[in-house]
Amino acid sequence: MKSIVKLLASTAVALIAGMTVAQAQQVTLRSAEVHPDGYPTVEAVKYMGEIVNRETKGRMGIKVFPSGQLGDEKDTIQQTQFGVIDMNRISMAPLNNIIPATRVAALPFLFRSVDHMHKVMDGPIGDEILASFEQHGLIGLAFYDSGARSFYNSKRPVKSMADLKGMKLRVQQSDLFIDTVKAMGGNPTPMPYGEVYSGLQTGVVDGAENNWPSYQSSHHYEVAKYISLTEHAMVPEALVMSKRSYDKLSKEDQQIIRKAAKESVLKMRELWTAKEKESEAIVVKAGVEVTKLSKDEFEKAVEPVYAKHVTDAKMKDLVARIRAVQ
Ligand code: BDP
Repeated sequence: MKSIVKLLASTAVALIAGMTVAQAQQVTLRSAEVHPDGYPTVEAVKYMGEIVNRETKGRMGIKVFPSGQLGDEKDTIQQTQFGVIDMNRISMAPLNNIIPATRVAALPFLFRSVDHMHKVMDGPIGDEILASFEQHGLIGLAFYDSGARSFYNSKRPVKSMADLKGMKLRVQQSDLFIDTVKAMGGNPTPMPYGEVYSGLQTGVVDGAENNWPSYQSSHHYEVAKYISLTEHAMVPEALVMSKRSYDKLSKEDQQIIRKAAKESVLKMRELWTAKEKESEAIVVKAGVEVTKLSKDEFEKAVEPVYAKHVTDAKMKDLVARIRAVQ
C-alpha cells in the first residue's frame, strides 16, 4: 500500500514537472499543403508563421508540410477536423461535400472576374462563408487567390465543347465538380491531386483542369500539352485551423493567429500575381498549345448544375448576393 502511495505521489510530481516544461516549450502548429516548397500558398503560410512567431515572442510557430507529405486534401481535411493536423491550406472544392456554403465558390462561371471574386471574398459574404466552417470542426482563417481553372489534356486541342465529349477528365473530390464536367460533356474522374501526373502519363485520365501555377508546378503540362482557356471556375483557396487546436489556445493567441492569417493574404496576392505570369511563360516556352475559345456554350451548358446544386433558400440567396456585388 505504502509503495502505491509513493508511486502515485512521484507520478504526480513528474506530471507537474512535465507540465511546466511543456508550458515553457514552443508550440509548433503543423500545417498541411499539397503544393511543393516555393509555391505561393506554401510561402504565404510560412510568412504567417513568421508573424505568429514574432507576435508571441517565439512561443508559437507554424511548420508547413509541403508536397502532400501529410496526405491528400480529402484525408488531411478529416485529420484537421479531428485535431491530428493543426492547420491546412486547401482548395475549397474538397470542402464542398462537407460545408455547403463553400459550394458557391466552386460554382462554374459564378465570379465574373478576379476582381469580382476578390470583392466578394474580402467582404461580408466571405466572412460569412468562413464563419460557417466552425460548426464542421474547422476555423476559417482566410481565403487565398487561386486564379481561374481551365481544361488541359493529352489528346487534342479543345476548341469547343464537342472536343471535350467523352474525355476522361480528372476532377477534385467534389460532387459539384463532377456534375460541372458532366454538364460540359466530359467524363469526370475524381482523384487526389498527387495522383494526377501519373494518371495523365499512363492514360488513366485524358486530362484535368487547373490554374497556371498548378499546371506548371505539378508538371502536368509535360504530359498534357493542350490547354484551353475555359476559365470555368475560380475556386479560392481556404486557410483553416482545426477547431480542436484553436480551442487549446488563449484568447490572445487566437487573435494573433487570426490577424496573422489576414496579413498573409496580401503577401499571397503579391506572390500569386508573379507566379501566374511566371508559370504561363514556363509552359508556353516548353511548347504547350494554348487555345482561346468562346465560353458562351460552356456557360449555357452548366445551367443544370445550378438547378441541381443551388436548391435551398440559403444557397439561392447567397448566389444572388454574390451576383449583385459590383
Ligand atoms: C490547386 C489547389 C490545390 C488543389 C488542386 C487540385 O491549389 O489545393 O489540391 O488544385 O486540383 O489549384 O486538387
